Amino acid sequence: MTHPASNALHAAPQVRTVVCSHDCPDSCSVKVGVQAGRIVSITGDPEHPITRGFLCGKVNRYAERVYSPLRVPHPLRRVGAKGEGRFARISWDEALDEIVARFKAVAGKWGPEAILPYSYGGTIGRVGMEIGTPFFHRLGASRLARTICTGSAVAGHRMTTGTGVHTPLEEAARAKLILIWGLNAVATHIHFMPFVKEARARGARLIVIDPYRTATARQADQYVPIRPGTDAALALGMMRHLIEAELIDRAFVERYTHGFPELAAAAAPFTPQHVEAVTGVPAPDVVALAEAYGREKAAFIRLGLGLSRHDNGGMMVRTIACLPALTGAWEAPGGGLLCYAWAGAVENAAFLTRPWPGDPPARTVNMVRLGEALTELDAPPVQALYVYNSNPAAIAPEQTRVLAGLAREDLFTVVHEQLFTDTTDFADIVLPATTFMEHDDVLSSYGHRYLQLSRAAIAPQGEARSNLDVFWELARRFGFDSPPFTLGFDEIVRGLFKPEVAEREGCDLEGLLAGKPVPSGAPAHPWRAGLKTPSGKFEFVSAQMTALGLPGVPAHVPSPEGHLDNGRRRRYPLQLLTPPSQHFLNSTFGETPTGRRLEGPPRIKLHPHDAARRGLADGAPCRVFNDRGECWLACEVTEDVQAGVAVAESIWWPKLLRGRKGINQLTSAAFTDLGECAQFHNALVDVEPAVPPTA
Ligand SMILES: Nc1nc2c(c(=O)[nH]1)N[C@H]1C(S)=C(S)[C@@H](COP(=O)(O)OP(=O)(O)OC[C@H]3O[C@@H](n4cnc5c(=O)[nH]c(N)nc54)[C@H](O)[C@@H]3O)O[C@H]1N2
Ligand SMILES: Nc1nc2c(c(=O)[nH]1)N[C@H]1C(S)=C(S)[C@@H](COP(=O)(O)OP(=O)(O)OC[C@H]3O[C@@H](n4cnc5c(=O)[nH]c(N)nc54)[C@H](O)[C@@H]3O)O[C@H]1N2
Ligand SMILES: [Mo]
Repeated sequence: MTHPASNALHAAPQVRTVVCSHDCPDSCSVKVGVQAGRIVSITGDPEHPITRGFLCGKVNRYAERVYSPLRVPHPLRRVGAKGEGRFARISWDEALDEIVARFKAVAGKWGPEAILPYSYGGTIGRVGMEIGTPFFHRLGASRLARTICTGSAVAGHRMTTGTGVHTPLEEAARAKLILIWGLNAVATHIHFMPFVKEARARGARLIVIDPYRTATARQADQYVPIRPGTDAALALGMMRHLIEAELIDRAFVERYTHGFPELAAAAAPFTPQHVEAVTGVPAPDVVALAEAYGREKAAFIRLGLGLSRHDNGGMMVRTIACLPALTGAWEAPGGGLLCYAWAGAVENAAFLTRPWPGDPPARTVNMVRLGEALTELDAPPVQALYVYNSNPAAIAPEQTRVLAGLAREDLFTVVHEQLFTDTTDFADIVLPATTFMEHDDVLSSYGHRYLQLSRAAIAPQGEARSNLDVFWELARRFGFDSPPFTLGFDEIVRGLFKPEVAEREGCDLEGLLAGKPVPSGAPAHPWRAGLKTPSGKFEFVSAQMTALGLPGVPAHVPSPEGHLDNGRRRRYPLQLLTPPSQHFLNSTFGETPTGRRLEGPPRIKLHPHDAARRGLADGAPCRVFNDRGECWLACEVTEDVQAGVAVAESIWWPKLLRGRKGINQLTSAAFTDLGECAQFHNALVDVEPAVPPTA
C-alpha cells in the first residue's frame, strides 16, 4: 500500500472550478489544477459563456499571489509606530478577544457609532463583500456608504432608464456598430473583446471615445479623442444632428420616451462647431459620428464607468444613455447600451445589506471621505476602524488626510487582509484573509448576466480565515445569537436569491447551487412593460434631476476643476486622469513582481508640448502636484495624450513611491453631481522636474 501523501503527489491533478472574485466586470470561471493541496495550473473555463476558456494575465499568474511572500501568515499585533508595519505574532483567540474588548471600550465611552467599518471590492463575492454589514449593523457602528466606484454611473443611468436596463454583453456580437465610450476594455474588461471581434468579423465598425489613446483605442476603426468631462456635449451634438437629419425612431420615441420636445430644445444649441469648441472633436467628426450612429440601428454602446468619475459624471452617463432611446437601438438585435450589468430582481442583496429587526439606527459615513471622517468627524469621533476588502491607504482620494487619520495613535485599527499593504502598515491588529481560491462564495457580475457558485480549490494558506468565518466568530463573541449570525454558508446563499422571482424569470437556482453558471433571467425589453422611472418611460426630461437642483434635461455642465477658466486652472493647467492599469486591479496585484515588471516604472503620460514646456524628457523623474498633495513619477512623453491632459495609469502601492505618496495624493474627495462618487479623473495638477530628495 502506498502512503496517502505520496499517493496524492503522484496522482493526476484534480481540476476544481472557482470564480474569480476580484472587482472586475468579467467574473471569470476559473479551472484550477490542484496537486497535493497546491495550485499547479490555472486556466479559463471553456464552458463558461463569457470566460470562453481564457483569463487575464493577472489571474493566469494567480499562484504568484496565493503563495506570495507578502501574504499575512497569522494574526499580528502592532509593536512599532503606526505606519511602520512592525508586528508580533499573536493567536486568533488573542486577536479576536482584543478586538471585542477594544470595540466594547470604544462603544462604552463614545457610543458604537465611534466604530467605523471600511470595505469595498477586495472580493465582490456576494457573501464576502456583504457579510460584515449585518455584524456592524447589530453593533450599532457607523454605516459606510459604498459609492466610490459606481455611485454616479448607477445614479445617472437610472435617471434616464430606471433600474436594470442594459443590453446583455453577448448582444455586441450581433452589432453592426460598437461604441466603446470611456472604457479601456483591453485592460479592464478583456472578455468583452472577443464579442467585438466577432461583430467586426461580420463587418461591424468599432469606435472608441476616450481622452487618451488606450490599448483599446489602438484596436479601433476610429478613435475619437475627447476633452475629459465633455462627453455630454458630444452626445448632445449627436442628438441635435439625429433630430435634424430625421435619423430618430419616431415610433419608439412616441411610445417609450418622455420629454422629447425638451430634449430637442436642449440639443439645439449644440451645433457641430459648438461641440468642437467644447470637446475638441472636429465638427465634421461630430456629424459623421451622429450619421454612423443614426444610420445603424444595431448600434451597441459599451459605456465605461471612467467618465462617471468627474464632477459632472452622473449627467454625462444620463445624457449618453438617452441616445439609444432616440434611435430605437434598444429594440434592434445587437443594439442598445451596457454600462453595468445587473443580475435583476432574482438577487436579494438586502438579505445582508438591510438592517435586521432590532438593529440600532446609526449615522452613515461616506467611504470617499475617509480622510475627513478620521481627522474631522465629531460627535462621536471615529475611535475604531475595521478595514476588510479594501486598501484605503492607496485607493481613497485626498490621501494626505487619509494617512494622517490612519496615523492617529488614539485610533484602534483592525485590518483583515491577504497581504501586507499600505493599510496593514497602520494596523493595530492584522488578521490574515483567504483568497477566492481558499473560500466559498457566490458571484453575480457587473459586466454580464451569469451567476455562479464558487467552491474553494485549496485549503486556507497559513492561518487565513474568510470574511464569513471572522465576522461570524466576532458575532458569537458579542453574543449575537439570532439570524443571520446563526446561518451557515449554504443558507446564506439561499437567502441571497428570491426563488419566486427565479421561477417567474426562468433562472435556474438549483443549477446555480449545483455549480453551473446560470443566466439571471432578467427580462429583455423591460421598457415594453414599463420602466422603473417616474413616467415609466425613458426620461429625456427628469423631474428627479430637477428635484436635486440639476438640469432636468441632458446638459453639458462644466466642472469647476477642469473646464472653467478660474484661478485653479491657471495655477494647475493639466487635467489628470488616473484610470486603471492593465496589470494591477486597483491596488491589488501591486505586490506581484510580474505585474510590476509588466507595468514598468510608475509614470505619468504627458503630451510632447507639455513635457517640453516643463523641460521634461521621456523617462525624466518629475513631481506632480496641486494644493492637495504631490507624487513623484517618471515622465512618459507621448502623443497618446492630448495637450493639457495627463494620465497616470494606477494604482501603484504608495509605499513603493517616494515619500509613500501615491497618486491619490492629488485626487479630490468632493462628490460627483449624482451618487456621491469620487472625482478620480477630475483633478487639476502641474508637473515639474523632480529635485532629488535631500536625505
Ligand atoms: N486591469 C484592471 N481591470 C480592472 C480594474 C483595474 O484597476 N485594472 N478596475 C476594476 C474596477 S474597480 C472597475 S470599477 C472596472 C471599471 O473600471 P473603470 O475605472 O471604470 O475603467 P474603465 O471602464 O476602463 O474606464 C476608464 C476609461 O475612462 C476614460 N475616461 C476618463 N475620463 C473620461 C471622460 O471624461 N470621457 C471619456 N470618454 N472617457 C474618460 C479613461 O481614460 C479610461 O480609458 O474595471 C475593473 N477592472
Ligand atoms: N486614483 C484612483 N483611485 C481609485 C480608482 C481610480 O480609478 N483612480 N478607482 C476606484 C475604484 S473604481 C474602486 S472600486 C476602488 C477600489 O478600492 P478597493 O476595493 O480598496 O480595491 P483594492 O485596491 O483592490 O483593495 C482590495 C483589498 O482587498 C483585499 N482582499 C481581497 N479579497 C479579500 C477577502 O476575501 N477578504 C479580505 N478581508 N480582504 C480581501 C486585497 O488583498 C486588497 O488589498 O478604488 C478607487 N480608487
Ligand atoms: Mo471600481
